[in-house]
Amino acid sequence: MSPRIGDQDLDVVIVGAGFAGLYMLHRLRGLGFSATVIESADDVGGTWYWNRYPGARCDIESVDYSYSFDPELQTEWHWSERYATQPEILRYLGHVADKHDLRRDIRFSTRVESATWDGDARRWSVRTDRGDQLRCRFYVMASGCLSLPKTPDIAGVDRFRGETYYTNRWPHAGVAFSGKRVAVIGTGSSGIQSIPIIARQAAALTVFQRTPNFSRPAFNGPVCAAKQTAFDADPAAYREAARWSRAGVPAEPTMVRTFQVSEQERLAKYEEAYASGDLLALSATFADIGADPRANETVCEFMRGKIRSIVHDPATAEALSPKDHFYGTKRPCLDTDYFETFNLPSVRLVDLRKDPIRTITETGIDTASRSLAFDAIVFATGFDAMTGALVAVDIRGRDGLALARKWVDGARTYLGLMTSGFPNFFTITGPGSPSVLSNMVVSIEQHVDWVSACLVHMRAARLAEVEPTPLAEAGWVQHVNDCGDVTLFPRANSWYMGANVPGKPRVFLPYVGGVDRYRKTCDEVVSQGYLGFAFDGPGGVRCNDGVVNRLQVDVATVLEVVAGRGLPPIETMSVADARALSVAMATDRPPGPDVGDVADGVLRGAAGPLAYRRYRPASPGPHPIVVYFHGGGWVLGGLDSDDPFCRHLCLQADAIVVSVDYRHAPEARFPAAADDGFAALRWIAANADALGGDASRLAVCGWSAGGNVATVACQMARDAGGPAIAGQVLITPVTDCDFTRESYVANADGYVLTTALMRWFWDQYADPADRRHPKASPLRARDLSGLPPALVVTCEFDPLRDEGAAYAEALAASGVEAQHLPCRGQIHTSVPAVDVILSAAGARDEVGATLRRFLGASTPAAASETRATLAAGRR
Ligand code: N01
Repeated sequence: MSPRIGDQDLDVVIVGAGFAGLYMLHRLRGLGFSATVIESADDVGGTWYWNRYPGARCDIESVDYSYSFDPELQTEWHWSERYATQPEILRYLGHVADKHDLRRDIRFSTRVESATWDGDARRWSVRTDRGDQLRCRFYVMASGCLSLPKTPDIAGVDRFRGETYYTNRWPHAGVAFSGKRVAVIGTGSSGIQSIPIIARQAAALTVFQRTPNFSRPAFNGPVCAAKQTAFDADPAAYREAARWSRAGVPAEPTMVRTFQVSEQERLAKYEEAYASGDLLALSATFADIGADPRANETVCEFMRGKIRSIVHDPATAEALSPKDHFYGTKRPCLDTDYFETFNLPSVRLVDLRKDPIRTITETGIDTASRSLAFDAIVFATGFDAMTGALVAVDIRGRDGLALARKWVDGARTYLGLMTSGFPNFFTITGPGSPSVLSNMVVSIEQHVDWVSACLVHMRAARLAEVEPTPLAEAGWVQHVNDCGDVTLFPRANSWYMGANVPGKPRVFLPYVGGVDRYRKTCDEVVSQGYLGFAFDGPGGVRCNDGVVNRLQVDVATVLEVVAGRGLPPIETMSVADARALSVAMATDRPPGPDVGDVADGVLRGAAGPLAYRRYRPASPGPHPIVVYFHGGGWVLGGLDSDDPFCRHLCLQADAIVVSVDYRHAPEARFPAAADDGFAALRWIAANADALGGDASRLAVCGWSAGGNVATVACQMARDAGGPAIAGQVLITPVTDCDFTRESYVANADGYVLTTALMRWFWDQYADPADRRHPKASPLRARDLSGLPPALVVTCEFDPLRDEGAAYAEALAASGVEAQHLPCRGQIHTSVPAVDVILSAAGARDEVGATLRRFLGASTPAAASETRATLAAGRR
């Protein structure tokens, strides 16, 4: 046992001597900071010290699941297996501790009980269970994401008189199960790794399963030759690729979606991923598996098929097949002979969903239907993940605020690194960082490097305190939630959501935006003068307050893809080339949902025939009608450009949608589009019966320039005394020719629709003298009263944002029932991007619901995916 530390004044106190604490200590020492690690175990290892259960091993390949900071270590250490066992990983960490002489600054068998910020002294005061009182400038919790065992919430847990074991606190001497009747409760990674080995030793094994889990064979063996060769060829480059990958393991993300390929090709990909024994491979087969329920279900069914093919007894196979969560939304497992184990005559499965545990007794376990006797019970019941170990210490920040109190409704951090109100307190892989959704070692190294650089910066600038601002923190919490909301994660009752611990707030804890994006964000924060961090000290008071990553994550991804194509700006092209490009950009996008039927036709426009496309719902008619006008700056677009969105509207509004191909500029300049819009409206109203619709329930909808055409048509219809329009839905509409509004300046460039492009569109469409005419700039109409009720959708990063908002305001001021829906983090093209910009699904739902309301339809029969997600989830 280490001697007592006594009273010390240090630069940094670090809690935990696992992967994170060891590297943190090494790094700080190298930078000349005094630091001590406090560790409750009697040796290094962290999670690999405690989790010694049979079969424990990593499930990220060891070549990847290892430090990169020491080039010598990388070449001198050779893993004996692809997935190293717990003893080998523990030896590795021991070797690192020895090599860098770390143990001399680690106090073992010592537990931190409290840490209190002393604002006057600008010091943390840290107290241990051995009476030590340490003072330090910085306090770092490197205590691991899965380190505080969850108390099993099972009646009678203390009654059992036989042997009791916890996978996460396994005896060092090991356990002999031979000849014994053993129960294992829990089928997460720990259960799934240990069950096959315990089954081989025990006389009889009973597995108590509450939730079946997705697991597949690890195909463990020697280190994968291809991986080792790639690593050996250039270890530094290999590690760099890992740092800039999605999950912390070098891999190329795919852009291909599940239903873009044939079923045969899809299954071949799944088989290949299955055979790879790579934990991340199956989720990475297609781009939409983490977000699209239908896509994910194909993986789930593939995996269930595998279980059925392995487990002989169909009822047992059925019970072992997960059906209550999407693949990957609870952490999938890698196993060795897990499902095969259930073919052994000595192994039985108790499905707790059908036969729940009533109580643990002195001699065994009573379920609802029977009493079972055991010699030993193994609890593989998991952890109070991500926040448990942090709030288990009584950490008090400014004004005595307790961390547990601050996080009572869920963890709030900035970047998963710090939390406001707690100066100079860092969490390594804290909630709100990629952590458990990544290769932990890569994420640990990134955090340690970031914290170290921050401390060096403060030393150089003579700054004593650092703390995130409430604004930055709120923005990050929002971003973390936004990222989670476009995935299927919030739907599962997982420990990612805190759902495994009774009473824990249901909050999605990790950051799912990717290791690469996260690293870039952390770097950007620094390059913007530590955006969102407040510093104070002899060197002065500094704060560049603000919010990082204000774009929705899927929008940012699309913008990166577009930027990666290196296309010339549209406004520098000929009209023909611009049209060709806009057609090319639309190829390969998701086709939108199926509708009852789609038919093309011709209607009478203002100056001749115009093509239209009619979408009819599968439900029985007659249906109300939505007259739709596509976007494209009066120059681009057509029936095909907005086809997926029209399908979506048809389904959501349960209405016939008639998409009108009005004349385009420059061939037909102002007021051709406006006149065509009104003529089409009249023709559709007059021919509603023939279209299968109900002329008395007519609404208009348009996006961008189409929003302009739609509302101009409403103004013309009002002035002409008909047709009657029940409502108008204007999505990021052009309403004015004024380029001086704030959004034109702030969003001038970088968000697809640029100010320069808008100028080009206007130049194509209308002479300067005509632009102020209400048929071009409907906001300038002298009278907006008497117009149909309106929904105006605007997007935060759109040059047209402010004119849309101004139009909604002007309508309302004129007595029109006008609703304004501002979309945070979205760009001009987001709302019609069905199945591409998933974060705009809520806005699309609102559009559908509003159209229904305008058209007098009942509440949506089929609640959309998003609504279901949001209802099931946090908000
Ligand atoms: O814990 P878990 P774990 N009655 O929470 C069940 C990492 N890890 O220790 O799902 C009955 O996953 C619970 O059921 P349910 C990895 O990230 C990695 O296995 O809540 N059952 C579940 O089946 C992993 O995800 C490796 O319905 C109860 C199980 O116990 C994380 O650690 C190896 C219950 C707990 O599963 C946690 O894994 C091991 C109750 N009252 C762990 N309470 C590697 O391979 C809980 N359960 C690297």
